[in-house]
Formats: sequence, C-alpha cells, structure tokens
Amino acid sequence: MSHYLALTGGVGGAKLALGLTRVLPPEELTLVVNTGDDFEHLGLHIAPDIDTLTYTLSGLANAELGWGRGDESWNCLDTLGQLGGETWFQLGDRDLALHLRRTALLRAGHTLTEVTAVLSQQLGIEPRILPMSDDPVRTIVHSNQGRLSFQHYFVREQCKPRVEQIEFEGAATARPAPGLLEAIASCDAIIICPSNPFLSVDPVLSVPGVRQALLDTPAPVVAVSPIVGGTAVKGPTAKIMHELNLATMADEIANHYGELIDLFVLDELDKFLDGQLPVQTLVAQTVMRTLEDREQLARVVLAAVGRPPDPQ
Ligand code: FO1
Repeated sequence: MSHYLALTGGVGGAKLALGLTRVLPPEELTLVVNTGDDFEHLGLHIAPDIDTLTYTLSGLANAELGWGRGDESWNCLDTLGQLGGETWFQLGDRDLALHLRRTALLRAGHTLTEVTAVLSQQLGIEPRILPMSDDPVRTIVHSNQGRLSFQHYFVREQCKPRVEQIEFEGAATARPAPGLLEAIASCDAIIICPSNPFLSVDPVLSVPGVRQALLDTPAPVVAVSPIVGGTAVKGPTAKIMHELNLATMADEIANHYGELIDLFVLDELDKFLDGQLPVQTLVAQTVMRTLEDREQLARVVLAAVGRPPDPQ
C-alpha cells in the first residue's frame, strides 16, 4: 500500500494538508506537524499548529482566521480579563476545552503523539497526525526586541520585531516522534507543505535524525513554495526573509531547502523561474482559495511524485 508523508506548520500548510486528505485514502497519509510553536499558557499546553490542522481537517476551523474554531464564544477570556489575566492570546470557550483535555492527558503521563491520536479520533479525523517529537522543541526568535518565545513574537508583538536569528530550543535532545524516521524511510513520497520554512518547517528539520532521514530516503521529497510573486501568501515569511538578508523570492526558498528536496513547486506567477533552479521545478496554481484549489494542488503534487491519478 502506498504511503505519503506531509510536513506542515499552521494555516498555510494545513490548506494543502486538507487537499491531500480529500484525495488520498486516510490510511495512505501521515501528517507530520511542527510543535515549535507550542507553549504553556494559563497553565495549559497549547499546540497551535496541531490544533490548526485538527480544526481544519475536522471542518471546525475559523475560516477567515485559519486558526481556532469557527463556532466560538469568548466568555472565559472576557472573564479572565476582568480578573486581570492575560488575554493577548485569544482562546475561545470551545478551544479551551481541547487545551484542558490535552493538558490533563499529558499530565496523566500520555505522550503528545498519544494525546494527538485521541483528540483526532474524537474529532473524526482519520489520517494520522504525528507531532514532530514528543519532546519539547521551542522556536525562539532573537530580535531587536530581545529573545522572544514564538507566540510572544508572532501574536503578542504581531511579528513586528526584526528577526536576527531563529533558535529551536530543545532540538538537540529531542527524539523524533515514534515511527517518524521509519515512515520517512519507507513512504512513497514526502510533501513539504507551503508553511513558513524558517518558523514552521525548520523546527521539524531540526529534530535529530529527520534531516538525514530525508536525505537518505529513496522517496522523492517535494516542497511547495510559500512565496508567490515575491511575497508570502500568508504570515511573516517575506518579512523574515528580508530581515535575514534573503531576497523574498521563491528561488530563495528552494535554496533554503537545498539538497533536501527533489522537486520544487512554483506558482504560475513565478513560472519565469521554471527550469532555472538547481532543483527540478514544477509550475502549478499554489494559491489555494477554494476547497477545489486545495484538492487540485494535492492532485498535481501527488502526480508529480508518481502516484497514478485516482479513477474519477
Ligand atoms: N494567532 C493570532 O494571531 N492571534 C491569536 O490570538 C491566536 C490565538 C490562537 C489560539 C489557539 C491556536 O491554536 C492558535 C492561535 N493563533 C493566534 C494562531 C497561532 O499563533 C499561529 O497559527 C501559529 O502558532 C503559527 O502558525
């Protein structure tokens, strides 16, 4: 049986992940998720990229924001504010229930992989969602405003600080999630979804053994550019590239992944780069506005890595 791995971060990557779940049988897909954005907040373990993916695949996501749930109320947060608590990180009433459940299961000794499997199952999600590691890896942004945890940079400071260096605290001693390295070695292809390479994909690659497994696997590794026409489709990717003295162009993304990837998917806006890069390129519509866009990009990527098209 075929098997495909998709590496994803938050909102942008989750769009292609959704497309893949609509095209592949669930047992043929594993979604490997960044946990570098995780943090302890209000005494709860928050795992934003896992939650964004979970809500997206279960149809519960807030469609315009991409994160959190659509069917939300804010009584707890409002009351928390009245009690002098922190409200900069918007946690809705229903979203809080997921964090309460996750935190209780973790405190009972279950791993993040086990907890994610339980929550996915409760929400009717069939493809496996695998955290990159069960050990803590935390994306730290060294900026002109000092050392910031990821959510402080991304949400509290709204990505305004100038990024000088990005660190993945804990990566050196983190172990890949159970089965991850084996899945990379034995799958039919690995798809790097169009998440922020610097903030969302690099943490996954920082887990010891993952980068080498991607280099060693006979499976093709394909990355979809998150940069289209010189700017990011979503989030601070272009701003960070500028601050890291990189040209905010799709070819810089291909350079960043380097020898890890066998194929780089460019948006039609960047087709002038097709065939001009050291890595094989493919031009497709990578901007996903509709569900059909998500499914179509998934089909294009899977066809490019050799999966025969499904009988329509
Ligand atoms: N992003 C924001 O910009 N503001 C928020 O208040 C916010 C709350 C939040 C709550 C739960 C959750 O799972 C995600 C949330 N996000 C929020 C998004 C999150 O910061 C980012 O999606 C990822 O960490 C980066 O991809």
